[in-house]
Amino acid sequence: MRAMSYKISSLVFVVVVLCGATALAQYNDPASMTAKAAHTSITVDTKLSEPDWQLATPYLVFGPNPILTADQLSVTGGTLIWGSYPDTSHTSVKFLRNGMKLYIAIQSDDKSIGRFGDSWEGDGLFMQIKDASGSLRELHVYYNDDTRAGTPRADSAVVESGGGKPVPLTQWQGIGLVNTPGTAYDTTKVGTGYTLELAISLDSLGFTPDVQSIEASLDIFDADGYPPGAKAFEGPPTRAFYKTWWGSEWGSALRTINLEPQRPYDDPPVTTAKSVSFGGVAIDG
Ligand SMILES: [Ca+2]
Ligand SMILES: [Ca+2]
Repeated sequence: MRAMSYKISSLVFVVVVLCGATALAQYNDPASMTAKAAHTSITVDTKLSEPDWQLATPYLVFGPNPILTADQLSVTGGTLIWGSYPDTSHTSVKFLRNGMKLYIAIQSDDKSIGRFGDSWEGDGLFMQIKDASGSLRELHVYYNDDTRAGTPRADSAVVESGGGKPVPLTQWQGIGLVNTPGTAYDTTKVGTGYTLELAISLDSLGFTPDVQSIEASLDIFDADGYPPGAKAFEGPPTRAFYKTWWGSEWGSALRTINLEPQRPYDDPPVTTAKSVSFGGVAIDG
């Protein structure tokens, strides 16, 4: 009997460890990320051609079960709101700072870009950021306007502020575009992902130039398979809505974005060539 109970407890231990390992593998949930100081100016245009974006590592990967590398960290958690989410997509989120601007670059391989039926939620970013007075401010860059279907504006994300204390659109910029030759709000075609680029003025949130970090919570929504006019919680199994977040779903928990100091050129007036004994250095190319 004792042997049996030992086996059962061992089995429970193994299951608990495996489940824990699975959870750890799925969600790194870093407490903080660093927005590196950009060396050049960043243009908010969804073209992530600025070399600094290549150096903005490590970065976050949203979506369930991402394939991770040393430079890619998964987020805090997520939930399946509707459907079975057969078409998993992943979204990278990078941070940079330049002076008093926080820049965010978001790239998704989403193959069905659009809205969660008749809900206000759509593919893209829902973000809460704490201002210098401690108030949560909210901004969105997402595809939640399926009345744009078939129009020249269909490939652009909706850019808006929200919440009780919105960030006025004069204090931040956001642009979202479907990656060419993709499409949005069109379930008859396979999408090719989207790119978002944002700049948030930290001074407009009350911060001073010595600010070293800010707190925020980011959600990436992924609704798939909803044609214009569809209801959110109805339809075939191809319709799904999954969201993942770093921090929390609605801002009840935040994470930290450290702002790397904007380093000026060192420009030392004097530098020293250290001496070596004769013959110590071979001049041989
Ligand atoms: Ca750019
Ligand atoms: Ca989607």
